Amino acid sequence: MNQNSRQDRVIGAGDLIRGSGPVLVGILNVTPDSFSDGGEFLDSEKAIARASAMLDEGAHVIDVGGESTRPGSDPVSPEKEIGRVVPMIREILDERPDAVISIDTYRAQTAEAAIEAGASIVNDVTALRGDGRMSKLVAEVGCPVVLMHMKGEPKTMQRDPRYDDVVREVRDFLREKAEYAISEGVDPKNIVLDPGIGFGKTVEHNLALLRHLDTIVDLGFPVLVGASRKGFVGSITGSGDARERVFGTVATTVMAYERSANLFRVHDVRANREALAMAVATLGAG
Ligand code: HH2
Repeated sequence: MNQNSRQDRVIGAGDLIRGSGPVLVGILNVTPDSFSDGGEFLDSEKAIARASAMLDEGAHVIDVGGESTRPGSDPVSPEKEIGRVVPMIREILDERPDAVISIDTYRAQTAEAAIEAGASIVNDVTALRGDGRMSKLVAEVGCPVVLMHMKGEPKTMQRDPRYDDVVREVRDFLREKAEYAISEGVDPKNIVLDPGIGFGKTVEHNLALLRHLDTIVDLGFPVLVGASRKGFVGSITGSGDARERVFGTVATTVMAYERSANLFRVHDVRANREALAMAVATLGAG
């Protein structure tokens, strides 16, 4: 059974995202179709073992998702999504009661069920646009929320995405969504911003966002980067297989840390943790 109360969990998660050191968010996709690990962790034993291994390797948070957002993917029903993530969250917390769980969903119904099961961070790839009830839920629970930029929707977002100035447009979008969240009662201290690497962006757009990440950091909120194993890494390193993109991913993590991002959503926890340890030792933790 979960030993910690919801309030303790939410406070702990808030302290974590606002801390000075880098936060590693390990990815657990309970889906048949995620781009790099689809189908691997539908089986609950394998998923729990994966979550435990990521925690042992140094993950501070496990981000559980029940619907793929890879380019071209289709949405699933809320019932199906809840059926995938809630038992998983319960089982992870049975095994590792102190684990911090984030729920990767844009549906308030799923987020609520996940929070009930012990999740304490909401990771919303639509930045509160996907479900009109999400902002109030997050405000009421008082938990951290990740607001991510996406142009279009997963089904079609990679069909010729265009911007006049990608960095400015993503920054303006994130500023506006943060202001909206605050107007809905979300504590500014609970907001995390994410440029949404790979969500309606070409390789050049992703690189420009990484290069100029400081523009987003300057908005004054913690910044999360999710570049792990993504296609733009493969197109530069020549790794067609997503699992082979770990070295390129680690480079993005170090560069993002240098530009003051402090949350890193990754598949390969140990590699990213060790790279971050070197970056922290060299550059300092603050
Ligand atoms: N990327 C993915 C999913 N959720 N959340 C945030 N905040 N930032 C991201 O960059 C992000 C995210 C896509 O990656 P993954 O979960 O590995 O694949 P899939 O969407 O196919 O399940």
